[in-house]
Amino acid sequence: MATALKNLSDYDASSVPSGAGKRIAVLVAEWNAEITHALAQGAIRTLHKHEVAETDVELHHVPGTFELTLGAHWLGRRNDIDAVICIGCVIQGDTRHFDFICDSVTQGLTELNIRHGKPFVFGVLTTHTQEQAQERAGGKHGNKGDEAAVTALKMLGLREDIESTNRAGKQLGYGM
Ligand code: DLZ
Repeated sequence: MATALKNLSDYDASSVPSGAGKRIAVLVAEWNAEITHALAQGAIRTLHKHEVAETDVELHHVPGTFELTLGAHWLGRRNDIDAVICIGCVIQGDTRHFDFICDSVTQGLTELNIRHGKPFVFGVLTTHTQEQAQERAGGKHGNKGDEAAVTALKMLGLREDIESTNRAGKQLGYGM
C-alpha cells in the first residue's frame, strides 16, 4: 500500500516549480467535511508555500464527491484557471455507494484532464474507515491535500517544459 511507504506531505520542495502567476481552483466536497476541510487547508497552504498568490487561489464547494466532476468541468471551462484541485473523502459504508462514487469520480476526472488539457488533480481519499481518512488528512500519513497541490504545480511545470522544447514553436492547444 503506497501510503504505508510514503508520507503524503513528504516531498522534495526543490523539485516543485514555482506557482507564481498561476491561478488554481480548489474544489471541495462537503461530505465528511472535517476531513475535506483539512485536505483543502493543506492544499492551499502548499500552493502559497510555492508562490501561488492568495488572490490566485479560488475555493469552491460541491455537496459530495460525486459532484466534483461537474463542478470541476465548469471551472475548467474558464481560461483564466490553470488547474483544478478536486478534494473529497469517500468512506466505505454498508452499501455499494462507495464503489459507484469512486468509479464515477475517477472516470470523470480522468476525462476532464483529457478534454480540457489542464490538470484536474485527484485529491480524493477513498478509505475503509474514518480513522484511515484522518491519518491522511494531517495525521500520521501526512495530508493528501499537500500531495494534490504539489501534483498540480508539477503538471503545470511539465506543460511549460513540453511547450518550451517544442521545436515546431507552436503553443500546445488546450483540450482535444
Ligand atoms: C451518498 C453519499 C455517501 C453514502 N457517501 C459519501 C461519501 O462517503 N463521501 C462523499 O463525498 N459523498 C458521499 N455521498 C454523497 C454523494 O457524493 C452525492 O453527493 C450524492 O449521492 C448526491 O448526488
